[in-house]
Amino acid sequence: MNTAYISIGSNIGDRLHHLKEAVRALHAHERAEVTEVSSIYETAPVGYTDQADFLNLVVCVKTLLDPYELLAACQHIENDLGRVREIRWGPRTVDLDILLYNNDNIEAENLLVPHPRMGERAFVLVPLLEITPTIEHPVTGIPFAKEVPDDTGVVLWKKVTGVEQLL
Ligand code: A4P
Ligand code: MG
Repeated sequence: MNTAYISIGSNIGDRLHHLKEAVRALHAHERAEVTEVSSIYETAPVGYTDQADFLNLVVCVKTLLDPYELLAACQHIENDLGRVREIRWGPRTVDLDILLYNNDNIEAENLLVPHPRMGERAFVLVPLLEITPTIEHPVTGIPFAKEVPDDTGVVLWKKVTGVEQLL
């Protein structure tokens, strides 16, 4: 069994509904199970800043999918939830990024794991560390907890204590 961490974000429409639908869809996959979820955070947009605030969370998935199959499953969920890609880093109904997959280091054209920008992003690290406080970067071995960037702009929005709260 493989362990992956996935970051989920939404900043259009009913953001909570979109996050829940994404968690449900991952959990419903016959070869994936969501075993842990972080709380939900409201976060100021990073990158392209002229857009609405996001809701973000991180989930832990146990899966028999290989990393490329997991990416395809994530993209399928994004498409099902009506995501239209217009602006890079721009608004989206829902965005699923694979942060980590076991301790793998993947540098393929369509898949980079660990996610290359995760260490700079409080909206990723704050929820990730809530689930797994001692996790280390698989390549550098540095604990992510030592690298949390300025977390201003990341505010607890809904405390979540179990997966069933989001299903
Ligand atoms: N791709 C490569 N590696 C991965 C990976 N580990 N997980 C490729 C998922 N996808 C990966 O992604 C573009 C391509 O990345 C895909 O075709 C896939 O093969 P995309 O989702 O189509 O486009 P995007 O999300 O607009 O671009 P990108 O580069 O993924 O953006 P980011 O880095 O995900 O940033 N601010 C806040 N507060 N909260 C957010 O959630 N999200 C973004 C998106 C920007 N600012 C944000 C947030
Ligand atoms: Mg993305």
